[in-house]
Amino acid sequence: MKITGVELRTIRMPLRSPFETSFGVEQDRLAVLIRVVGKSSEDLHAVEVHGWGECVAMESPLYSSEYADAAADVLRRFLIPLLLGAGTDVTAELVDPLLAPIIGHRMAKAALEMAVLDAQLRCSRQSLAGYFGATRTTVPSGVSVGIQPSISTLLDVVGEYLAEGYVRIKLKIKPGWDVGPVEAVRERFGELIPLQVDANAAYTLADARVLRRLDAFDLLLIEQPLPEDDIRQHAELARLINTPICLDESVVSVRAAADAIALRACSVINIKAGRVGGYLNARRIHDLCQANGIPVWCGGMVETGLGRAANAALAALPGFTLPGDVSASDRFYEEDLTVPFVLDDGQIAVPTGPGIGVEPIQDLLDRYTVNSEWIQP
Ligand code: SMG
Ligand code: MG
Repeated sequence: MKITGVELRTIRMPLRSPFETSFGVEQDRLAVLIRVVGKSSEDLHAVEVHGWGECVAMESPLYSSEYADAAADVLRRFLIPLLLGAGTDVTAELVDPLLAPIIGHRMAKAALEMAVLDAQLRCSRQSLAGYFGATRTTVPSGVSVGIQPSISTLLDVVGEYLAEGYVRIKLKIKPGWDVGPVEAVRERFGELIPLQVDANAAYTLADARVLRRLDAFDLLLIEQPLPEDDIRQHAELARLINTPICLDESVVSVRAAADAIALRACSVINIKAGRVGGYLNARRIHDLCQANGIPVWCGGMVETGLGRAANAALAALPGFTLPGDVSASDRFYEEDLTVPFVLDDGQIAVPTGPGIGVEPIQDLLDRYTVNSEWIQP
């Protein structure tokens, strides 16, 4: 494929309710979207193809060092020009090596690779799930529950999600909002609901005693208790608590995943394509974990229907043995950019159409766009 142009858009979508984590409160989702346009060959009459990518970087660098405006900048000035200069033989498999001279910026790279992969698969009329070698047609859906103003609100919110059919609950925690909420949810909803917590790096090893109190609640896992670059300390913590440790922020690459496994810093991994530089690296981490007996699940970054579609395809691989954060569109959005993903008996359907299998609805895309530019050679 030859890439002939790239559209870079920034959108801002309102969230149905504020989403609070240990690092802050999101009121809306600012995201960078990419549409690559290309031709399947050098033939001037070859049909034009396009593909969509969604960048998961958030508005501010609070979850990770990347943030939306920086992603747009590095895409515009460095990554897209590399892609446009690459000639006629661009494939999704070559995007990561092509962009390798640029250090870091994995979320920006992942979005560009996703767009090329979508275009390539639309061209060959293959679904993303089929390309990955997915084995499921639906994926079990878990939900991530933000920090709430009170325990009683938390119990109401969790009760609503369980009534909707979510098969696993993840509670966001932070120092001062940890043992109490978990205990209350266990008391109200029983020992049987699959329950886990996510600290988004808010603790230190000195908090081991508090974290150990969570052992009493039979959690599936605790996600990223310590800072991103504290792999060794996660290994220390794993020796001090019984709840399995799952890494999110720390796993920024296939190599980081291999290190974390070898050092026994975690026994579960949350895979997010954006965080690891793309869906192909995500697939490699899945394979690595499968070979090492490490269960994985698909994380979420408050994606629109575009990223949600790709996540559902990834989560349909056989190593994803735990329910992920691939929730229905209405978990976050009154109106998604695409035909909404809905919960059906606790499951999300994996798209079957070519590429990611969904398209943005043009009216909605235009309504939410705050900036758009067209970049060509
Ligand atoms: O998309 O369901 C989703 C969000 C899931 O909790 C979620 N994501 O650390 O796993 C995580 C967070 C990162 C984004 S928080 C704004
Ligand atoms: Mg997390």
